[in-house]
Amino acid sequence: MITEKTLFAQHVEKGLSAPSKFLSSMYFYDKKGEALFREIMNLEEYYLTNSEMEILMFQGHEIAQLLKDEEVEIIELGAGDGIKTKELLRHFDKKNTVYRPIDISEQAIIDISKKMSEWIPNLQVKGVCGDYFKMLDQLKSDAKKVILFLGSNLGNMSDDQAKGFIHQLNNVMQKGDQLMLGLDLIKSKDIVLPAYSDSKGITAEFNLNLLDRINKELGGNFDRTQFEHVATYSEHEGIAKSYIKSKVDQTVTIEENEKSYHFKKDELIHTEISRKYDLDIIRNIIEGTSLHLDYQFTDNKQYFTDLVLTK
Ligand code: AVJ
Repeated sequence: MITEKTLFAQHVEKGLSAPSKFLSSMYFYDKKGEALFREIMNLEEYYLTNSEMEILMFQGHEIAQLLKDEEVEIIELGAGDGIKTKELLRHFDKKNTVYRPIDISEQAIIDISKKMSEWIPNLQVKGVCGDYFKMLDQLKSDAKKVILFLGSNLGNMSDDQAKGFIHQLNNVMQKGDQLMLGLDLIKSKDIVLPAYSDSKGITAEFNLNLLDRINKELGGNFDRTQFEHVATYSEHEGIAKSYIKSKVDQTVTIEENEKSYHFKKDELIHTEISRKYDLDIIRNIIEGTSLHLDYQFTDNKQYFTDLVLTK
């Protein structure tokens, strides 16, 4: 049987043996990583959360009118803390609305289900734990479905991966179902870069936590003080990138892989992309699906957008 640990070990082997080293941001989110991401969302510099919150607080009512139906199932992928989602859900009729958060983390589902039920009494909350597409496939029902994918979570994927992802969503959707996508917009470097290299160093902690995780779960001996967080952003490309940089020439051993990995001074391990979007990029991603971009909402500063797509 292939365990989570084996998959992680294989990924690390592949990433650290490559000519340009990489590790996937997918592995940021252990318990510590989830806590650090919650801290990031509270940072002034991490404008994404506040911008989307502004959209949902002031336009949530209007958005809800576009999504409502006699019966509606609102399925949220990677629900997070639910604070933003609450601002949308409160405008729905409790009796004929079901809220289904989906997440791979069971604890995340328990937490959000409890909180949402407290925030919005009488709302039907039915959390599901598991892989997005497996779960979506099992959720085929007569009720109209609205899939929420907020917080620019799509941004961690390359455009090709995002295309594949949206196509898969399109495949499980039925005519009339809707997708609400929250995406960060392309803007100048002086705004984007601080969001990924904050002054308190929380994002650095978040990135370097990946090394701690390898130490803990795979018996690595990374010395954290010998590495540092690096973030870049190109406005032309519209992509923020995070790296872990080796400060010195060094060798690290990972017991689980029975192998050592060498790092040159200033060598980079690429760990994350955070894509920023404009209409052309969005159109390219949804091209070839039967999804239609119906509505676009933005915050006052036009930093962020929430899109409503209908099949
Ligand atoms: C959760 C993917 C939206 O890319 O902005 C925050 C993760 N990485 N700071 C993002 C993240 C560094 C975040 N997303």
